[in-house]
Amino acid sequence: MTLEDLGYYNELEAYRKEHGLEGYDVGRVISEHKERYGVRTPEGTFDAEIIGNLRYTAQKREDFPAVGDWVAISAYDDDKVLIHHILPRKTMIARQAVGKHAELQIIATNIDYAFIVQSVDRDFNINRLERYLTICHTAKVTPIIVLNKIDLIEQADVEGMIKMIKEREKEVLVFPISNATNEGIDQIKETLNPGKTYCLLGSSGVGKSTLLNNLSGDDLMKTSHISESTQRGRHVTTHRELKILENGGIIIDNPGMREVGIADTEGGLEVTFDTIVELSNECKFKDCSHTSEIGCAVIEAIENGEIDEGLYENYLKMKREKEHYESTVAEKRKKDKDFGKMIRQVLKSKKSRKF
Ligand SMILES: Nc1nc2c(ncn2[C@@H]2O[C@H](COP(=O)(O)OP(=O)(O)OP(=O)(O)O)[C@@H](O)[C@H]2O)c(=O)[nH]1
Ligand SMILES: [Mg+2]
Ligand SMILES: [Zn+2]
Repeated sequence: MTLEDLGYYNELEAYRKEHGLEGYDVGRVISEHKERYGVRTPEGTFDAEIIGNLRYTAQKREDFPAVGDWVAISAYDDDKVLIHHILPRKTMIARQAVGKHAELQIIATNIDYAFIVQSVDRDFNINRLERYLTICHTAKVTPIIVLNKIDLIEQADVEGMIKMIKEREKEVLVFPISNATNEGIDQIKETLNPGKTYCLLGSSGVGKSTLLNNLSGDDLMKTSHISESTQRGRHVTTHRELKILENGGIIIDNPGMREVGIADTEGGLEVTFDTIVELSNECKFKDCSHTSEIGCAVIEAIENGEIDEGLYENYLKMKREKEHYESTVAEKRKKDKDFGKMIRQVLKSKKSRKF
């Protein structure tokens, strides 16, 4: 196995040279568990910890390694290494966690494509799909929609779902598949490129790990046997994990997500809802809120049936969420800045008092 099989690419090598990191080995973070990491190199898999300096200077989640990262390492024991440096991330998929300690969660880094998996028997939800699409577009990762478990419903219903998706999201690839009958699995295999990194996103129980096992032809991941009576599984995959497929392609499996909060400051929303954004350029008023204005191109398009009303409602809902997130980020930055200013003032007055 070479570094390229693990997804290594030229820009990283150039960075390594420019930043004097040639004295270190390079590896890829394949698992993470409470500040301990699994790092894969062409030589094997190693237990890793970060060096003290990295830990003390780390200020936020992004400063710590995440699954998918390329890291500069040095060996300190037979199967142990130290992480000295995180190489720049090509992409980072993150979501806004909800609740009290709502901080940004890194789902995976250095991803090229994301499989957004829903199971057609009970999980299909177009609004949620659009949330995942926005997360991908924000991260500049190409999304691919996978509708799994098509063995469980009528084909006509599957076609209805695909039609609904195509009406709202024209650009995205959709793969209807079944891990039970293997329908559609070959098509997915054909899209996998060697050296490219994919990640699996979706709710718990939709069959992400089963798909990964199926693609690899090996039981790499543990999967559930949810009870037929309740159909309510517990989370089976509890940690993110990166796997390398023998016939090329690298896949990161994720635990199922309950909530998909939008942490978009990069315009991912505008890509997902590009039809609405384009239309809004034609509104009579520049500051049109697309709710009641005369000459609103968006309202007109809904009335003509040119765009789906559900699409529009989901857009408004997510836009509010994005605005809320952006204002919290701005507020936090201001607080940090004020705090920094105060510290500097204290230090300055200390100095002038000449201790
Ligand atoms: N009928 C049917 N069942 C499937 C299919 N794919 C997966 N399953 C079943 O769905 C259940 C959940 O599959 P998992 O692969 O563990 O789901 P997951 O998305 O990895 O779940 P988490 O790890 O909890 O996020 C298992 O019992 C699988 O056997 C399919 O195509 N058809
Ligand atoms: Mg799983
Ligand atoms: Zn308008």
